[in-house]
Parts: sequence; structure tokens; C-alpha cells
Amino acid sequence: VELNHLHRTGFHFQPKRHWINDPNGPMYYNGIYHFFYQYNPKGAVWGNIVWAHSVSTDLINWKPLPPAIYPSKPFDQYGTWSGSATILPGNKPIILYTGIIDENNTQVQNYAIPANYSDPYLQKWIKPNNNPLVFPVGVNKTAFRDPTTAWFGKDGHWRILVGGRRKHRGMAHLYRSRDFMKWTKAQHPLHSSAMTGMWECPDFYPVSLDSENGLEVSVIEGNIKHVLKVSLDETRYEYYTIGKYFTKIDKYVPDNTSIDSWARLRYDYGNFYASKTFFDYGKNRRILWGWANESDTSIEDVKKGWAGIQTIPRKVWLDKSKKQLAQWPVEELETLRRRKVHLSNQKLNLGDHVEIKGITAAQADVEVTFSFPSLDKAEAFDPSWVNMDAQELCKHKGSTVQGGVGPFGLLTLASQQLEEYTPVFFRVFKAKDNHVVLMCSDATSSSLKKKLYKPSFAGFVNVDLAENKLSLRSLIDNSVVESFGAGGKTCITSRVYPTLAVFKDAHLYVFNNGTETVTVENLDAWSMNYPLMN
Ligand code: DQQ
Repeated sequence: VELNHLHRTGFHFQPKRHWINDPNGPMYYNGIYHFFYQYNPKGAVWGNIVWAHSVSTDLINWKPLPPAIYPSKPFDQYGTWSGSATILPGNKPIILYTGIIDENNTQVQNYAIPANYSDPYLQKWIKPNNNPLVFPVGVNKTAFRDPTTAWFGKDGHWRILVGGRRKHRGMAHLYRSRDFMKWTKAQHPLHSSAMTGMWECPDFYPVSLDSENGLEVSVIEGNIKHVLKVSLDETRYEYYTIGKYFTKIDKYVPDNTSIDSWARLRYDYGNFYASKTFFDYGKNRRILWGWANESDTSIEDVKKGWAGIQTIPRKVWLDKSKKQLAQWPVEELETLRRRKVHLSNQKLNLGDHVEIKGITAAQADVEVTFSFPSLDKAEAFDPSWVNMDAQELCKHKGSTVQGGVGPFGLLTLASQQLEEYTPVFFRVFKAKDNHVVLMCSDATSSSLKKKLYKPSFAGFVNVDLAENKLSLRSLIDNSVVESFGAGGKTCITSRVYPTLAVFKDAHLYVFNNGTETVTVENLDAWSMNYPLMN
């Protein structure tokens, strides 16, 4: 298989070949970042899943190691599915993962430990014979998976969550243990929600109310809030809520500003699934990994010999509003920046698009701030849109539909004559007593190729427009555009497959299609280098 494929990413996490999905057990241990992921060693479609393993000292350059966990025992012979790492007292990492034990897809929770703690790469993992640790008793046995990192309670018990479902109610089952080996199911799940279906890959962690620093999961009291994220099997969307963890009763309650629905808060309003965070105690930050699946057909995946990437690891923290999270690519990514171009004070009138020349537009990092003199020309926000999904709105109000304040933004992965382009843009609406900002990353015109999934991904941006400014950062990497609106309040990842806008033939533009003139206050764009990638 020809691997130097035109859609292969340059600086996103990928193995050399084959299928990848969920990030598993990310951790920082003795100066090294470990990253595991669901991997098919035999092909570019899902199947034969093992825990592939790579290590890094900077989250950007990766060295591949042999798979750490693979089916080999009665308690996992039909599958080694997702899970998490916990670092136990005495600096001892342990992995919890889901094992599939029969042809009926029965799920159990297992553990694995390093064969040799002094091997800096922790290459070999042992699955002791007292596995499984948790059988699916009193739960739906085919909807019982993806254990979280464990946290430690005041009562001397460890706790974990396991994703589940009862009928159509999604839930995070809670288990407690004194010794990490014998686990007892709590009577009530930590949290559940009707009509959401199976909760895959739950993630539960504290966030600080007074700093962007991350917190270790066992910090369960203090000036903090908690985040619960779940991945919905049926819609393939993830969502999170911000809330309070009542430790005495072991219940999590979302704040009343934080509604339990995938139509609300999401880490990413695009192609992003099965995500997982970990606490990086080297730099006191919490880091988020997420999987971005392909949007082409599996026939194409087999042809190209690979499928799936991981998004760039993001620092995640509680936004100043305290009502949502904010995210930003880890600072280490900036070590890949090479040639830089700068633009300032560029006016964009209705219909203008101005090329940003001098960088490799197929593989770039772009940071831009736009300003507008006023919001007077903002289009009216139709009250009936309140319950409309942002994606639906973006589909109707695309980058070529003239507006008032916006649409303006970037045309990424664009061909010279604009036969192909992936616009990432804002559009401001005037509602009854506020402004509504829509951010879109629209794949509709991304490729001349047929049979691709080309969604108009979009999210609202809860941002203060007092200064009449909006900022955007986009990481453009051949077949992926990862965008961060308003300093990371709204993030959208799109997978796109241009046929003309590839390598040197890819272009980058700033554009405005609103009647209000927009100014590019500042734009910095860099060509991005290739890291060592597996
Ligand atoms: N992927 C894993 C499961 C998980 C799902 C299997 C989420 O453990 O629920 O590869 O993408």
C-alpha cells in the first residue's frame, strides 16, 4: 500500500498504517507521555482491536512500541477495548480496560500492570490471573464498558465509572474498592440521563474555579467544579456538563446552566469521539485527547491503507464564565512552526477574499483576530432558531450566503479557483436582547470527490462582543482542519479530502461575505513541520 497518500496528515497522531480509534489510558509517568489507542494490526477497518502504544516527551514527537494489551486470556479473548490508566500510590501505573469474553459480546473490566516498573517505556504489560475484576452483574452485559481513571475518596475507597445503559437511559455505573482488586457496585449510578442511549467512554474530573491549571482526579473538594463527559453510541456525538460532585452521596448533579444533552455543550462540534483526558503533573494541566474518524468511505480507507487520526492534544480548563470549558492545543505544538507570515490591518469588504501567501497552506497553523466597527448590521436571529441545531443553521447560512456581520473567516484547503475550499467562519446575529455568534467549519465544498461525508459542522460561541472582535485559530493538516474559536470556547474538527487543494496547490484566504466591513487586525500563519510520527 502506498502510504505517502495525499490525505495523510503531517503532524497529527497516526501510526504508519491501519485502523485506529479511541485514545486509551493516556498518562504522564516519570517524564514520559504514554499514549495507547484502539488499533487494528491487520487492516484499515475496525476489528482485531489491541491497545497500541506510543511514547513521547513532548506530546508531538512519537515513538511506537509493540502493542501493550491484546486478546490472549479467557477474560479478553474476544476483545481488548477501551479503558484508562491510574497512577497508584508508590508511583505504580495500572490500566483498567474492557475485555470481551464471548461471542455474545459480554463485557468485563480487567486490569494490567507493567512487567517492569523501571523500564522507562513500560513496554511490557501483564494481565494477572485474578482478572476480570468486574463482571457485568445487575447491568446490561453488552453495554458495560470503558472504565475511567480511578479517584480516591475520603472513606479510603477507590472509585471508577463504567459506561452503561438501561433500556434507553445512558448511565455511568459507579464501583468502589478498598484494594483496587475487589470492586463493589454502588446502588445508584453516579449520574444517568433518559433517552441518551449507551454512554461510551465516560470521563469525570475536577476543574479549578480559580486557575487554568489542571487537577488530579482525586481532588474532590475545594474551589472546584466537576465535568462529566460521555460519548453517545447512537448519535456519535459527545457532550459534557459542568456540575457538582456530592461526595457523601456519590452523586454528580449538573449545574442548572448545564443541560444534559448532546445539543448543548460539546468539546468539539465536529468529528471528535471517544475522548479522554489525563492530568499532566509535569506541567500541571489537564490534557484532552480525541479521535477523529475518516469521512470518506471504508473502500477508500482500505485503498489508502489507514483510517483515523487523533486530534492534537488540547489543554482543557474551566472558562471564565464558569459555564463551559475552554481548550487550546498544547503549547508544544508551536515547536513545529516554521516559516511565518504576518498580516495586519487588512480591510475586507463584502465579497473580498485575500490570499495568505508564503506558507505551506496544506500544513499550517493560523491565528487571526477580526474586528468590525459595530454590530448594527447583524442579521436578525429568528426566535424559532433557538431550538435549531447550529449545524442546521450553518447548512442554510453557508459561507457564500451574504450576511450583515459575517460570514467572515478563513478559506482553508482552497484550490486556486475555489473549486474546493473548507471555510471556517463566524456569523453574528442580533437576537432580542443579545447577540448570537455562530461558528462553522463547513465541508460542503471541501472536495470535488463524491461519496464523502461533507457536514456543515457548527457550534454557537458564547463570547462577549464588547470589543467588536472575534479570534480564530485553525490547525490545517492535509485532511483535517481543527479550529478554535474565541480562544478555545468553541472548537470544531473537520475531515476533508480535497482533490485539487493538495500539497503545494492548497491555498489559504481570509474572506468576508457580510455587508459590514471586517478588518483582519492581526494574522500570524506558520508552515508546520513534520514531527517524528511513529
Ligand atoms: N470503542 C471501543 C469501545 C468503546 C468504543 C471499541 C467507542 O470500548 O465503547 O473499539 O468508540
